[in-house]
Amino acid sequence: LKVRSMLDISFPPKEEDTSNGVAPKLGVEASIEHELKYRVSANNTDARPVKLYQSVAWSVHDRLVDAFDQTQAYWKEKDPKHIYYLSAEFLMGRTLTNAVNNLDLGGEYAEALKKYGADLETVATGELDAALGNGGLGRLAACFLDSMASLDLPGWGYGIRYRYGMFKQGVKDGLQVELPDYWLDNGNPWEIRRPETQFKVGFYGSLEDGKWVPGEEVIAEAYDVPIPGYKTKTCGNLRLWDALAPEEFDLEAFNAGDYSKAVEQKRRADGITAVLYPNDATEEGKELRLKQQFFFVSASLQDTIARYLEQHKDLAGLPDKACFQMNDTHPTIAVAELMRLLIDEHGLSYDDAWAITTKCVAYTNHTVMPEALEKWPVRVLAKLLPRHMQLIEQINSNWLDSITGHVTAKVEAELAASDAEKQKKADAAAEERKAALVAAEAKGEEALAAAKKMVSEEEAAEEKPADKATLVEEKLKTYSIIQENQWTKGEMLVNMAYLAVVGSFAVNGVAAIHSEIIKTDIFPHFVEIFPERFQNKTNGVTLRRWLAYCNPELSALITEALGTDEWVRDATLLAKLKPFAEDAAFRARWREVKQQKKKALAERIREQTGYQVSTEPMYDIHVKRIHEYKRQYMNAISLIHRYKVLKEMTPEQRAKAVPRVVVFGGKAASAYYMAKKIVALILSIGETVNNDPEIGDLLKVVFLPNYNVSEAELIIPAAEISQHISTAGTEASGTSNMKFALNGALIIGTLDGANIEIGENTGFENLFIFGVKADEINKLREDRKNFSDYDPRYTAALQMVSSGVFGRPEYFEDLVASITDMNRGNDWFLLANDFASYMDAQDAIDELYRDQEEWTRRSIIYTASNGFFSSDRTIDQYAREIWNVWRLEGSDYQRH
Ligand code: F58
Repeated sequence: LKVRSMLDISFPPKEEDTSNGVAPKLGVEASIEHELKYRVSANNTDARPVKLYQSVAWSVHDRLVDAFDQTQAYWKEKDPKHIYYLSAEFLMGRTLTNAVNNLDLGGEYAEALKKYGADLETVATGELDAALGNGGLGRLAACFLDSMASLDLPGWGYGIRYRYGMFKQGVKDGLQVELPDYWLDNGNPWEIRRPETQFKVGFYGSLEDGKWVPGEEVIAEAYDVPIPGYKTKTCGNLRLWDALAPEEFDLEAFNAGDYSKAVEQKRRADGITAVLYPNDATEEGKELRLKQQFFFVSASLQDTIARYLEQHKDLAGLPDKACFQMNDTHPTIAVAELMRLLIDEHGLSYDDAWAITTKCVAYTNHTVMPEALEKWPVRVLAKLLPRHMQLIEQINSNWLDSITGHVTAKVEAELAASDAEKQKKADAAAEERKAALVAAEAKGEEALAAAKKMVSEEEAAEEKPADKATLVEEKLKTYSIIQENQWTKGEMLVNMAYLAVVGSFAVNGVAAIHSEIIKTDIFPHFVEIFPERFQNKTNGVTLRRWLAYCNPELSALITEALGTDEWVRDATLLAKLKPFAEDAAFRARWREVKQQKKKALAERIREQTGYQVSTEPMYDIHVKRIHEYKRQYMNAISLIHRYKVLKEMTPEQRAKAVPRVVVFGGKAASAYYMAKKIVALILSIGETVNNDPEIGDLLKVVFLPNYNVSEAELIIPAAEISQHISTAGTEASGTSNMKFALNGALIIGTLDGANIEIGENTGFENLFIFGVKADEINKLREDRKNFSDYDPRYTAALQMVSSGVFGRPEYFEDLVASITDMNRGNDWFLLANDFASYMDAQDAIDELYRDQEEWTRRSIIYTASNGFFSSDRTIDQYAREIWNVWRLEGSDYQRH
């Protein structure tokens, strides 16, 4: 299926001109000037700032390409095992600052830019975020790429080049509005189009003599995004696929006057890579989403196999050269597609193909929420990918055959146990009956006849021994990859997580507690069969982007204290900061930096919302995707209470209150009804509170629109406290908690996800932990109380919403009902349960904030304690414990 004919270029191009007309060794200053003049033609235009960004970016691009080419050639020569990170999302954010600094060219670019009266920081804001991801999962993939390159690991990311990434969030009339994300509008200097690397991907069609004849074909074309490691010679790759029509323009149809048919193929291909799905709340666009998944997975596997075969003959050796890590279930169709390619395209037997596949593929789970665990209707799969559906059926039937012995033994053991129990009961009943007959006999004929009748009825009603075969069949269904939809009877679904577990050699969760929960609650029966498959890999974040570059002021202070900037590469060195927590002068400087970052955030808040916020109050931040389980709603209710208390205070009491600026940020999936109402409620509370002259600086509630990677880089360094308050057992890990901790923000949170490990590292006494534990949740859900039994502060706050204190009471009616009405949601995420202890934790925060020395001491302890959460550590663990890929230090080339 390989299509490389178009330009007839051999792969990789022998002497590719990567310089785009600029001699690669042109100095930084000269190259910026050259780009400005010739590439972006900025001479006669007043759009100078964006053009300056573009020229700087192109100048950096050329240097990146140098590093990229050399690394890739070197890897090809040495032929090490590669890791291929398959992910439907890569939330990269901006590239310029990261690339310049990882290439160790920060000083040179800063110097060169002086000529234009500009600094790198400002120029960098000319770049639009690459927002090809929804949230934590996509950003994790981006952090992993940085760490793989920084650790010199031969690794590529594989994904989709969406033309529109995550929607841009606006606010209109107090509501979230979704606007398209035109991220490619100013061009994208960070990608290299590869028209010479194309593969065909088929859909639909039928099986003819066992062979798949697709009904539709598109062409996947590669774009490479170089990923520079931090001050290493390594430059990895993120290969993103675009979809093209095989025949973009049908001249015949056009000439016949059928204009829409003329571009029909192009329209269909365009649809595949048009937009990133933000929806985890509805089933919309199911088929298109599956199409996207198959599209990028198929192209990536074909590409990998083609490159493997350039250097090797026998595909049996593939597991020694390639490992595919599936980022959640989105790429799980890889299991079936790899099988298909090996069997149908390369002539292997089913068994050989299965042996290879299950040595190449590994799976990371990121969620325990049932609605987010992908299940595709058999009907949809069979229509879109008939051959894959057939293979999945075969995989499933082999899998069930392989465990029938195990399941039968289990049923027999259960039967034996219950038989013994039943026998005991039956013996006792028989004794009783015997006694009844003896007693009746003594009473005469009539009594005896009645007793005999009763006995025979009882015997007839006695439980029959269960049919073993039926029991085995029933139990096997719980292991089956193909299952009946529990809501829509008769509809069969493919459970993609089960397919992933069966097809992978390793399965991991993303924080210690989460990896336990997937073993006990999601895949317990798979753990019985292959316990060794299940692992934990606690998430991490790159300290380059999330500390060194987003907080250069704090980084400079850390470097000065430690006497080295090696901590950027080796995060364990941060621990050496601990003694500085005891140094009052150091604490004062630490506070100064925080103050500076708060000022920058206050400025952003003014720009974006018009609210003027002081930099004196505590900055309390709650940023993440908006979701009921993340409980921004509970925070909102607590703020209503805070507002009420402040209103009721005397001026003397108010003078003693601890002022706060509370900043929310996050997008609600466009079809997620309740999440959008939560955004509206926060906006409404802000509107009322922020304009109340009695309140002034004591409380400001801000919803900062369009939370994304770049906003996070501004917000996180300014935080003093950050909120991670999901219902215990629902947040797989969380990664912003790590970023906040590393930037010295204290945490208020539940015993959930990575909060627990952050607590272990930082000392739980330094966190504000509240709420019930994960293992109490099920019981509490059963015992949910009535609204009238709730904490009075909570009920009063909700009554304020219902009575219209914040406007639009009818609009908020069902949001309130979702946590108060037994029949309408009934507080599934247990806000009422945790509210009182949440308020206690909030009080403790206020109290501690009065003691700025102790607060700062803790802030330093946070940064010093959390080097563990560097994604370098995470990736090192994946490399050793799952991938079996090893560091390959660069060739001898000199970058500069
Ligand atoms: C997140 N998942 C988890 N999913 O919620 C978070 O706890 C974890 O830290 C993070 O992964 C990284 O492991 C997540 O971000 C999504 O964004 C979905 C992707 C598919 C569409 C719906 C959203």
